[in-house]
Amino acid sequence: MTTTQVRAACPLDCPDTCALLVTVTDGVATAVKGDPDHPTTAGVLCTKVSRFTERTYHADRLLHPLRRVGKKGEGKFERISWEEALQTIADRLKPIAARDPQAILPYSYCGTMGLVQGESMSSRFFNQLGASLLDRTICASAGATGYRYTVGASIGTDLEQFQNAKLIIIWGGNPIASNLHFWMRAQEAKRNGATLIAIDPYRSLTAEKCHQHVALLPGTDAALALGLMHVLISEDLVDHDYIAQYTIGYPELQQRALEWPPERVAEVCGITATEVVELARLYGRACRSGEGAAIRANYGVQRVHGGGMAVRNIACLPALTGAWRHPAGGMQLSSSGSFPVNRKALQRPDLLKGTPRTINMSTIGDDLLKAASPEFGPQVEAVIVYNSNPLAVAPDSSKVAQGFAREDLFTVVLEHFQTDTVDYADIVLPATTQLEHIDAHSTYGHLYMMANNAAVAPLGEAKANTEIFRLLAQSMGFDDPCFQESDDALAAKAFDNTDARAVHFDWESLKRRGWQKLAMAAAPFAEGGFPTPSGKCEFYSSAMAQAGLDPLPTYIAPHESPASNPALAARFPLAMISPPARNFLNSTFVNVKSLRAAEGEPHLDIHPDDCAARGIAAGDMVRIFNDRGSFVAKARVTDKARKGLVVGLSVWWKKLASDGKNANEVTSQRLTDMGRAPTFYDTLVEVEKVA
Ligand SMILES: Nc1nc2c(c(=O)[nH]1)N[C@H]1C(S)=C(S)[C@@H](COP(=O)(O)OP(=O)(O)OC[C@H]3O[C@@H](n4cnc5c(=O)[nH]c(N)nc54)[C@H](O)[C@@H]3O)O[C@H]1N2
Ligand SMILES: Nc1nc2c(c(=O)[nH]1)N[C@H]1C(S)=C(S)[C@@H](COP(=O)(O)OP(=O)(O)OC[C@H]3O[C@@H](n4cnc5c(=O)[nH]c(N)nc54)[C@H](O)[C@@H]3O)O[C@H]1N2
Ligand SMILES: [Mo]
Repeated sequence: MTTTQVRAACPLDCPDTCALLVTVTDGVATAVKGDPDHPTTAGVLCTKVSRFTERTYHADRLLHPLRRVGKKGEGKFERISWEEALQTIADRLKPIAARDPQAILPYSYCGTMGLVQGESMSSRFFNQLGASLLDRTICASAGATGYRYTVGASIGTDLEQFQNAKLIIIWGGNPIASNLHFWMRAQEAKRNGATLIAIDPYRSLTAEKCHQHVALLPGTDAALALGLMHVLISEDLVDHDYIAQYTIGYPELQQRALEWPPERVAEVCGITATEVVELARLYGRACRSGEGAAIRANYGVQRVHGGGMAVRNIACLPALTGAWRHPAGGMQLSSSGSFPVNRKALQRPDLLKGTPRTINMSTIGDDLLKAASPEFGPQVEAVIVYNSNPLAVAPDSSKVAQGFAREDLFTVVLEHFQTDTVDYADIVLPATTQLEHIDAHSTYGHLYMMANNAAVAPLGEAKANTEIFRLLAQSMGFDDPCFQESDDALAAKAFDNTDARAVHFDWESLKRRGWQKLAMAAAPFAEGGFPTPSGKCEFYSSAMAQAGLDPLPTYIAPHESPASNPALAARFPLAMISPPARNFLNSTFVNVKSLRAAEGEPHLDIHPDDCAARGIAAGDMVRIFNDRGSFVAKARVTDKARKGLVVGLSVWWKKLASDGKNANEVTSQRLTDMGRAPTFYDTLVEVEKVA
């Protein structure tokens, strides 16, 4: 018996990107542990990833290529060989490409966050082909855009500083579920006397454990930020020196903020004026006294009509108060912009001839149903899905299902399991998991470059995404030598080591060590240096004016709320949000029995008053519906959801729910103010007891 330990990295779409130690005995991975030496992982893994081997060796793993034999959506397949699968795909794609390659669409997101198994060989393939480009907007593009207009890039407070803060505002995030290693730092800060505040319409696991919880109405964060600015300015809790040196547009901002007295904010946000004033004073005074006052802003604020503006407004606060001066002050939205990822070398955009159209992944429901037209271009005739499960995760799901059910659409899915999306595939290709392939990782929550070594050989006939696209390139007759490059060679190009932050990047040593921190200043904007057009934090943004947006912080109401659309609210009076369940990672892990057992079944958290009005009792099955569709869940009567709000933790596999549906039946394809992102948490519904 030989036992070894392999250094790996967690590939999941989570800010923590943990360093893993995989125990391998006689070629079989038997345990996955968090690396105790890696400073942010600190030897701790979430429940999901400690069950990683249960997922990799799951009896339902796809281990051979498959061809559909039943109707689309039915999920009946027969086994075929790799040769036959590749030949079938090439035979179908070649005539489409000869007519117009834009009729072919790649559909992918972050099933793996790896720079190699994510977008490297796949992008080369689709660039060479001239396929439609995919606008990858489903998660973070609204907030990233709002933050970029204000601060310049997704750069912020280092995760390893938060334990030194005296005040932490957790704004639209539930880190106990979705950012555990940040929560560990926040807990440490709490033990050192820090105050923790949650801003969230729902009393989440995290909000429950904070000192204060501001339960505002969903989609109103931009107004709350304006109210904080109002109090900070009128009570002179701002940092005049920081403002003068490192910001632009203060006089204009001052005028705008004065339009938002606490009473007006309270009305819009559904909270009290006192809550606004007290939060502003707490924050302003902590900054004034030179203590670390940090904001961890997250995705909860972004998934509504004004999501981009909300992030922008919040991002003005640390410059207004000079909180950036302290390493444990400032704000973190995402650390992704700190990494000099060498996208050009990995993805080879130079292979692209011409400018294909771009299709937004968040409106896939409508776009698969569109006929050819001068505005749209050719009808989509083929979709190749990898690292994503659009049937479960994309909004307005019945439209998505209708699109994928088109008999004339040719669909290929690269997957680990027979997901809801696989059920609609013509050809299914089995992909390897993180334990079976190598990769290099950047992250969006900390500052370490990460390496993943393959722990075991591919299971069955599974192949890495890269290898599948290499073989597809060959079948299509693409002869550029870049299609032969190995995964090792790709990983070696992952980071640009001519950039000062990654000068020490060397793939061979990263593979041996597992992780290495970027070279960055502890307080990124202590002395300004914002990567905006002006080099300052932009309270006034000319770029926004040029893009047709309000150049100053403002409030954009939800598409669907009682205040913004009373006629719709008369029929569908409840606001629904569907944030991540702790034991799933988006729709990944829903089919892992032990984790699904921990979540039980799809639930809907609903306030006692809203239940009473509808004759709903705890444990009743309820139907949640609007004009787009409906799904069924078991009612949990609880004041964790404020009155008028219902919460359905997500994202369930449809086929593992009693009615074959999930929360995305009722979410809409309307987009955010910036970044063309979906508005998952901007949804009005009605709820009734199932007869
Ligand atoms: N366990 C687990 N971890 C995950 C994921 C998962 O599915 N499961 N998903 C990963 C991914 S892809 C992402 S993007 C992140 C997302 O993780 P987070 O950034 O934590 O974001 P969300 O879970 O979308 O929402 C977090 C909180 O925002 C609240 N919220 C909803 N609407 C609003 C609003 O209008 N304003 C405010 N202030 N709060 C609101 C919700 O009630 C929820 O408690 O987590 C990652 N980590
Ligand atoms: N209602 C509602 N909907 C949401 C959200 C919400 O909060 N509420 N959250 C949204 C967010 S933030 C996001 S990021 C999206 C996430 O949407 P997706 O990125 O589609 O995430 P997953 O559902 O986890 O699906 C990823 C799939 O990739 C597969 N996969 C993993 N690794 C590999 C690999 O190496 N090769 C191949 N070929 N496949 C692999 C997994 O098996 C899994 O089925 O969902 C969005 N949808
Ligand atoms: Mo996400």
